[in-house]
Amino acid sequence: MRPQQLIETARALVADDKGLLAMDESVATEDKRFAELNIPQTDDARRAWRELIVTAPGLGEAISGAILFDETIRHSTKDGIPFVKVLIDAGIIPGIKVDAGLTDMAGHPGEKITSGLDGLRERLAEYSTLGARFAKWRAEIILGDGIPSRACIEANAQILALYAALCQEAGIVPIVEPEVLMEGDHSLERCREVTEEVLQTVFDKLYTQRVMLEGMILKPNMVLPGLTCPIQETVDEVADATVTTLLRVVPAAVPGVAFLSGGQSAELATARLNAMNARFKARLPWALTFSFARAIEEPAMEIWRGVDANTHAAQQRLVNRALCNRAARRGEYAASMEAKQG
Ligand code: 5MM
Repeated sequence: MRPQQLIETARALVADDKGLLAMDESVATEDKRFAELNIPQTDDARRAWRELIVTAPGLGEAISGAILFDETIRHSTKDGIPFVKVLIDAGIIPGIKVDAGLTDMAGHPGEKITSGLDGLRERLAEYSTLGARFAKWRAEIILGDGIPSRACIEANAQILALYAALCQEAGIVPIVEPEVLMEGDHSLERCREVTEEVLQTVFDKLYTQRVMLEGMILKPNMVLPGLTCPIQETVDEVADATVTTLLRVVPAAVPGVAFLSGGQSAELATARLNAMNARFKARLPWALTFSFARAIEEPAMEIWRGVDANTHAAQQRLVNRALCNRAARRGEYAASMEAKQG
């Protein structure tokens, strides 16, 4: 482990009110997003979309780090420049998603466990030579009748801690992502209870595994009512519930909390992050930032739709969304900052 290097990378990822861009969709997830917009689900289309992202002028003004997928960290622009070099030249730190996806948890119908620990030490060594300085691993916690079970929470937390320790051994900052899903009709209070238990368990396992908290980033869900819950709390109520929960369970040594957007609309995710920073920033021990995929990419993909002629407009919207989130880190976001198309 190289503690100073880990600390410096983690601090750089949350510096200057910038945040992370999660462009680490697996092939299946990216194809699903493309299919929704009638974009061809091909290797070429995925490479072109990611070239649009990494070459977007001004992206480095708002984005400190980009999480890549295995195929993307090996990709180059059509002019032959590796994406990793394009990012570094733009002042963006390359990162890599290293989990191998979700599988059904044996003995626990309806629950998931994340795979990918086998061979991870060797993969991390290779990703490091390819330029990755941080990594990401996502666990999924589903809310439903009788779930999540204690077994699911503990197993996923243990695996997250083993992953994080392996990353730090390789000099790579781990992003630890335990996601409590927003799908369902559960209340905000139910999400709060489960999020608190999950995070408390994750930090317990991280401690046992001797993960250096100063050299990691937490990537949690916001505390939200389920998507189909009839009661949808206000932006300020979500901000209060989320920050109150985090303050109970996230140690002050952690440099940053970078939220996922989880299927919220792009503008709502930003408004909620903005409310957290506007109301609490001065008294928080960690940076409250973003590690969004859909809440940055989706509006741009809707403009692009796989058509070359739309690339410039899509890049502008992508950077605009990233800048809106940077403003939210300062508590200075307003809906009027959104660049509307057409
Ligand atoms: C929860 O998903 C992560 C954050 O994205 P959103 O802001 O859209 O919620 C994201 O990094 C996710 O892990 C990737 O999109 C990869 O997902 P898959 O399922 O393809 O590994």
